[in-house]
Amino acid sequence: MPANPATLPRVTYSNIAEDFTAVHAHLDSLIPQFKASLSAQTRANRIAGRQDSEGTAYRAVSPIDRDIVLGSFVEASAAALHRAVGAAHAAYPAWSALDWQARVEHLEHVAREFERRKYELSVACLLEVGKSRMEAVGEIEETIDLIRYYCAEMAANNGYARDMKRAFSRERTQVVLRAHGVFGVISPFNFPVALSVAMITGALVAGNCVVYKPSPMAGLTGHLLIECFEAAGLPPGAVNLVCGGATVGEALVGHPAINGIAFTGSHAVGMRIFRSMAARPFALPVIAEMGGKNPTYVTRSADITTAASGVMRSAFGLQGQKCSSGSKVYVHDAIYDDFMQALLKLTRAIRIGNPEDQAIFMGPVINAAAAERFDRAAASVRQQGRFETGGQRLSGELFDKGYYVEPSIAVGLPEDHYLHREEQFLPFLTVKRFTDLQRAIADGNSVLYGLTAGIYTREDEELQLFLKRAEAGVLYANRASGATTGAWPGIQTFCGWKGSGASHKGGLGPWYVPQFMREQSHTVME
Ligand code: UN1
Repeated sequence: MPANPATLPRVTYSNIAEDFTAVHAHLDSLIPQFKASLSAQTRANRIAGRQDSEGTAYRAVSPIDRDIVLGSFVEASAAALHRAVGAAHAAYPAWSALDWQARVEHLEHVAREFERRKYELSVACLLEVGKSRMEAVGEIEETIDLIRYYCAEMAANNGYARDMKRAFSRERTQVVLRAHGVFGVISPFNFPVALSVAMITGALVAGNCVVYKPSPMAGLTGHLLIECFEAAGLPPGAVNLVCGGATVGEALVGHPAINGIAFTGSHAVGMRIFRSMAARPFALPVIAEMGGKNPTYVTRSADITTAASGVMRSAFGLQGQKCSSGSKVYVHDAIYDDFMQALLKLTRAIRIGNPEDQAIFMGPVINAAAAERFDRAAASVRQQGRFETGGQRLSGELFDKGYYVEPSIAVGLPEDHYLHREEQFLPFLTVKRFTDLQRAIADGNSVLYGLTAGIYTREDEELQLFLKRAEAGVLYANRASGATTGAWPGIQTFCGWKGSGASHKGGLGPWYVPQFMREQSHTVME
């Protein structure tokens, strides 16, 4: 008899050694079932809890295989977007006036909905993004935990209300955090459920209403996750869905009635949003997470096996398409050969292919543009350095129906080569040798970004140097499950320093929700 899905073990990105046989058995039956349920039918946008199909329909296919049609979605017209903002404003007075406990109750209902539909959403994510099974299920588990964490933070902070000191015995002051109004939420393709739900939940639990635009590559998961919010009986209009690309995104950011933007995506787009919001008559919140160029340091005292595992998983998990991916490794001269041998062995053993299959670690990259970026990077390595492994696109059979590239490790590039400095969002790792850790860390810091960083060391002095000097919001030491990846709600926080973030507070942590609020002081004579 198949196991009850509610009793299956949880997948968390980092519990890699657990036995997931039962999870795989469940997915074996669910994947074909879910694929059979997909249709080319158009899914209209969701405005005030109703369908809105005004705009241009577009068809989306899976990056695994262009013959798998995920559905058709509607690029919202300017009028439809305007209606969505209007619907959110209409819902705002009632939603923001609810006690925080009532909002938390609604969102706990949303979390239960995600729990109930966990594996269906995982499969949607697998097919839409090309994630491996473990990455896909891990993402939905992360989603459930982050909703509950943000609700728990609301409770732990008494809805963000605090009594202040009294100047006189009859004068009472309370400081409260209150919502801004309507947030535009713009999310990327790579964690289409977790990152969308994180931003939507942060906005909603704080009392804001939302107009949500998923990535144009993630309309299917975008629709399914909105169904989970709608099922929790939020007032119609509290959260609205508009699909589309840059045009809809720009219209949302530029809409005069928007009160804040939450964005996760590239540095270039994030900064464009930031500058465009700064041109308004007064400052509005921009909560942005904007990518990374995340270094790992493998010191002479490192445990080579652990380091090779962590670096490989962090560079190539989800095909390197995480803002947390470790795309550059600094290796100490004294252990260079041993470490590279271990890393190459693991990398050459990676199974690439259709991630519906449980043995596959790497699926396709997201689209033709990513594959072309890979080609440009590979050509540049051939000219100015060399590959230890990889460097080729894959072809033949399934590989011709999607965008499949090899996990690639480049060495011998010039010190300031662009592949050492710029985020690629590809399974592409560059290697630098070092002898002086302090200088290596300074070099790792000398990029635009500051999201995550990792170290492998058994010496406390090296560890302390790293913790003190690394300029990034998320630091990890000696992790086999990922050198720079795998942050989890309530466990790590995910704060982008420098070009990786705009607000200097992180997702998944205790200071996330207050970013969606503004302070008000209430002094009342008793
Ligand atoms: C991202 O990397 O794009 O820490 C978002 C991690 C995950 C993903 C974060 N929580 O690797």
